[in-house]
Amino acid sequence: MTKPTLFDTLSLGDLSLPNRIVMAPLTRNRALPDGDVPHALNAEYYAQRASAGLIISEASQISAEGKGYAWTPGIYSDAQVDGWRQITDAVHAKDGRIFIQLWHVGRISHTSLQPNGQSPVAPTALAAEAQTFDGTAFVSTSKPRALETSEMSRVVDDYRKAAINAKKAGFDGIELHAANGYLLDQFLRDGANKRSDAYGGSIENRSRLLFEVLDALTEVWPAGRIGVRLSPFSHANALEDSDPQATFSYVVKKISDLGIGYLHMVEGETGGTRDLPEGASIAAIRAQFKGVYMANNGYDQELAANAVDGGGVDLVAFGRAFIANPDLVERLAQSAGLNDLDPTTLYGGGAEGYTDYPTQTEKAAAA
Ligand code: 8OZ
Repeated sequence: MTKPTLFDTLSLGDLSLPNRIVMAPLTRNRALPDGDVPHALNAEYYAQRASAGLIISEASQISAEGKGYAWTPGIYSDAQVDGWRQITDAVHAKDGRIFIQLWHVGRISHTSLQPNGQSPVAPTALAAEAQTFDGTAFVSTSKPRALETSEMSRVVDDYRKAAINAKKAGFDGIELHAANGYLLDQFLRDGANKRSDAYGGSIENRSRLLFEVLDALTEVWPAGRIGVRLSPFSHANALEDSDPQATFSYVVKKISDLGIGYLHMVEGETGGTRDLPEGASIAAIRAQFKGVYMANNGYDQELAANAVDGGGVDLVAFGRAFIANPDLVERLAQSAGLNDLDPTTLYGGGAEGYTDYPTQTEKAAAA
C-alpha cells in the first residue's frame, strides 16, 4: 500500500475532496459595512483559492449579538445570504467546495459593535483581558452580561437559523467555531464560566450549550457535512481553563459519538507556538475522535507531509500561506516557493493584500 500524501483524495461524509490541503478560516474584515454583507470582492478572493481540497470561510456571525469586530460578515440576514450565494457560486464554478464557519463571539466584543450599544453576552459577567477592533481603533473588550438560563434556547435557535441560511446560500457544509476564546469556548472553560445553573460547573454542564447547538445543527445538515473547531491548549482571547485535557477528552469523545464529519484542531497557541503545556497531549484528545482529523497551526510543507504520512492527520488547514498564495495547492505539489505575506493588509481594506497576490504563472508572466 502506498503512503497517503497531501495530494491524495479524501472522503468527507459523502463529499470527495481532491486533496488534503484545506484553506483555514481567516478573518479578513472585508464585508460591506452596511449590514455586514459579503460581496463580489470576497467572491473573487475565495474563487482564486478554489483548488483547495476544502475552503472554510472566515468566521461569520450567526446573529447581530454574535459580532465582535468591524466588517466581519454575518449569516443571519437575507442580504447576507444573497451575498454569500455569489461566493459559493463562484467557488463551485471553479470546482471548489466551501463550508461556512458559524461564529458567536460571546464576550469578545464591544458595546459599539452590538445592537443598540448593548453589552455583549457571555456565560458570566466577567470581562476578557482582550482587545477587539471597532473600525477605528483597538479597544478593550466590554464587560459582558451573563446570559439568562431562559435565553439559552434562543441562542441555540440563532445557530439553527444560521445553519439553515448556510444551506440557502449554497454552502457544502458548516464548521462550528468552538475555539479561540469565543462564546462556545467561554462556556467550556472554568476561567470564563462560573455559572451555577445547568450550563456551568461540571464538564457535562459546561459543554451543554455546545451539544445543544450540535443537536440543532444535525437537524439541518447531515453530521458528515459538519465540522467542529477546537483549540484546547490555546489562550487566545485570554481564556483560562484549569484542566483542558479533561475538558476536551470528554468533549471530543461526545463529538465523535455524534458522527460529526471532521474535527478541526488548533494545535498549540492559535497562530503561535505548537508547544504544549507540561503533560498536555493533543494525541490523546485526537484519539477520542473516529472521523476525519484536520490539523492546523504552523504547518509547513514538510510538517504537513509527515503528518499525513503516518502522523494520524487526514487534512491540514493552512492559513497564512493561503492568504499569500491563491495557488497554494499547485505550489506545494511542485515544491515551489511561496509569496511572502504582507501583515499590514490582513484586516480590513480592499483588493490590496487580498485578491492581488499573484499565482506562480502570473508572477512568471510579469517577470
Ligand atoms: C483574527 C482576528 C479576528 C478574529 C479567530 C475569528 O481567532 C478569529 C479571528 C482571528 O478564530
